[in-house]
Formats: sequence, structure tokens, C-alpha cells
Amino acid sequence: MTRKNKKIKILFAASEAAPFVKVGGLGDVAGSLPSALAETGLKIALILPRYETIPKKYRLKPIVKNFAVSGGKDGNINVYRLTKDEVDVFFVENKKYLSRGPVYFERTALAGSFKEIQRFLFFSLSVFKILASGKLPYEPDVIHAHDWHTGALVSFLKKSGFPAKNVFTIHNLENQGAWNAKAISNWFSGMSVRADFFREFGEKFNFMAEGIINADIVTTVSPSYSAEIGTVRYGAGLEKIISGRRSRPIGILNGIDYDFYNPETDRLIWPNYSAKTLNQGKEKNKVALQKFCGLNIGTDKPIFGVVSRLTGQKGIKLSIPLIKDLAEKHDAQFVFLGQGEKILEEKLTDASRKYGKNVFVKIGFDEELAHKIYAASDFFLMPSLFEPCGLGQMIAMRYGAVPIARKTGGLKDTIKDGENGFLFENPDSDSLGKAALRALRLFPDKARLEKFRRRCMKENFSWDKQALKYAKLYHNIANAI
Ligand code: NHF
Repeated sequence: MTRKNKKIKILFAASEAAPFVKVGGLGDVAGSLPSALAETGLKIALILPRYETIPKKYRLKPIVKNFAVSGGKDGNINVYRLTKDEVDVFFVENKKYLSRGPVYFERTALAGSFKEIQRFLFFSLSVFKILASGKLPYEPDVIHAHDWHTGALVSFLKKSGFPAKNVFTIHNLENQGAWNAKAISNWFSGMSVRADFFREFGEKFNFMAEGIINADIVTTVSPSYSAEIGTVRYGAGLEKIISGRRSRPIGILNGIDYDFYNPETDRLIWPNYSAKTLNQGKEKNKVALQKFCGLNIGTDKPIFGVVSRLTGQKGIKLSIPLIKDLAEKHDAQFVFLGQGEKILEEKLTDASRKYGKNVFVKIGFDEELAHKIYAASDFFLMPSLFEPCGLGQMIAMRYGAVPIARKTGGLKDTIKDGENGFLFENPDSDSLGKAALRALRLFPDKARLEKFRRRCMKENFSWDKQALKYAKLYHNIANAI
């Protein structure tokens, strides 16, 4: 069989993947893209840390026991396997570094502790060593690493001359896993592992940069983000590294799981509905959400939904000054779900205390409530300062909620201003306020509103087309000498 006709084998390495473990968008993508890739005819496997939070209902089969990654018994791993939707999923267990506690150690999910750096360096090292030993019952042609958590894996593969090709995807350049180089080198040398090939940035190593520098191909999760990150404004200090590569990162827009997010069958929402029954369906979901949240009840009140990490990136700050005005003058309602920076959590909670009948806030993660918000909302707010892709706007559109978003990254690539959403340019409350007022003017015009909603629901953000783009890219590099 020639290499061209052979089934190419891909291995995904990531810090999270739904449904086993999900904190944010990365988990959605690493969880749903593999099965879409399997449908294109590729052989695909996924490797994750085995966190203790992974539900016991997943029956994992032990396949490798007591494999030594580094010196001492703390450095041994066990590997487990489970097969789901034609995808082999490998889980790496290690009590000291990988398995205990939450996935990330900060509420924002941004790397902020040495413990977290150690976790993902150890994971990267484990994946590299087990691949190099030939003990993993899977020999990939392409290793696809995601975000800083697996940046070191790309370096280990490259520096050792490992024969597989590698792809590195930037999901969010803000979270770089940069940490004091000395602390890492000392810890590594205690385990007899070399760190001298990581590049130093001042006094730090930077694992996002390691991935970008050493990968055969770098991708981003939308075309616009790929162009943006070569600039000082969006490059988060890595713009030179990015524009210094031979070719610009390839932007492939994310998809969403169209079976999981489907208003016709979704069991987490109140009544199901389709594009044909959308007005009635959304009204019923709205009243049910208003009751659930203790808001004033009425289908004439526009609901703005927000499901988001509460961090600077997401621009939630821009929406806070608008709440009073829109709630008092326009009888608008807001439903927020998310967690992150304390200050944002407090400001939102304050607003819900002041305008309790029009503002509901839940701090935390809640998959079920998230679906209910998508189904019930008229508008969905994403005022992000930058947005690599953004999944919320695509999910919202699938449920007929019209997005109001900043014109950046994947938001710009998925929303057409004045057709299926509202975009604004400047990252300030005034500009967001103007976009929200345009949306509010649409609200009483039921026929026009319905047109917007239908156009949203007509979009196709499933993985099908996007998975083919990845498949083509894997074939190209696997076949390149
Ligand atoms: O969609 C998954 C997600 C993106 O824009 C999102 C982000 C993190 O910031 O690719 O990763």
C-alpha cells in the first residue's frame, strides 16, 4: 500500500476533551473534532491526563502499568484506554502530577501556578516517552498538540527527531504557560530530564512559544485570528515568533457538535423546537427561564444571555455599565452564567441584587443552564476584546439567539452584521451599547426578528466541512518528505 492510500493515523494530545473532562472551549473542540475526523476516514486517537474528576461511569481498561517517565516512583505512569465513536482515548495516570485536584488551578483557567506548569510538562513528557518506547499500542503519523499544555510535547518530539509530523493549534494566545526557567530546569534535572533546548524569554520558558516554534504546522481556530496574532495588538508578545515562521498559521474555523447542540432534540431545554416552530418554542423557553431565574415574566421582555468565562478577554466589563439603563428604560433582562475573576463575579452579583427582577447571575459551570439560556435568549452577548474562534455565538445561532459581538477573530468570521447579528468595532461600553440598541429596535418588529433568527439557524457550523480541511492538512504533511 502506498503511503498516500494508507489510513493516516493521528494522535490528539490535549489537557481536556468533552465528555470526559471539559472546562472551556478547548474541551469542546478536542472532544468533538476527533469523531468528525474519524468520519472522514482517518484513524484518530486522543491522549489526556487521567484526572480524578473523570466520571467513574467511563470504564477505562489498563493497558500499560508502571511505566517510568522519570526517576523515582513519583515519575511512573499507568495508561488506560477506552474506545468511543471509533476514537481510541488514552488516559495517563500519575498521582503526583496528573491525577489529583481540578484540571487547572485558577478560576480563570489561565496558568498561574508552578503546580500547573509541572502538571502539563509532566504530561507532555509522559506522552513523548510512551510514544518513543513503542509501548503505546498506536503509532501516529501525525501528532496534533493543542495549546500551551502540550507545547513542550512538540519540542520533545522535534528535538529528539521523532519520526512523526506534528501540528500545533493555538486556541488562545493569552494563556501561554510561561514560567521561571530556573525553577523548571532545577525540577527537571532532579528527574534527569534535559530542559536546555527550551528557548529562554528573559528569565522564562514559554510553552505556547515552544509549540509555535517547533511545530511543522501551526493552526489557529479561525482565519481572522490567524491574521490578527501577527500584530502587536493581538499577538500577546509572541507576534514576532508568529510572523517569524516561514508561513502564517493556517486558520481553520472551529465547528460545534450539531447533535449535542440541537434545539429539536436537546433534552436539557424546555420544549424542543425547530426553525419552523421557533417563535413559539423560544417564547416557551423564555417564560420557563424567567420563572426558573425569578425574573419578571413576559414574552415582551427581551433577554440578553451570556455564557462565558468571566475574564478580561471576554469583555464582560463593557456590559456592566449598560445593565441599569437597558433594564430600566427598555425592560431588558440579562442572564449571566460563568466564573472567573473575582471582581467581575462581584460586579455581576451586585447588579443582580440591584435589579433582581431583570438580572440573574449564576457563578459557576452549568451545562444544563447554559443550554436553557441559549434556547430562551433573544440576544447573546459576546463583547470579547479578542476571540480566537468563540463557540458561544455559533451555539446561540443554532438556537435562534441573535449574537451581539465585537468584530474580532472568529466572531467576525461567523457573524454578518445586520443579517444574523450585530457587530461593533471599538472595545468600549458605548459601542456595545449602540449595538445593543440596534438589537432592541429589532425586537418589537416580529417579522424582521424572525428573519434574523431564521438566518442564524440556517448557518451551518457543524464540523463536517472543517474536519475535511484538517484531513487535507494531515495528508499533506504526512506525505511530505
Ligand atoms: O473557540 C476553542 C476555544 C475558542 O475563542 C475560544 C477561546 C479558547 O478563546 O478553540 O478556545
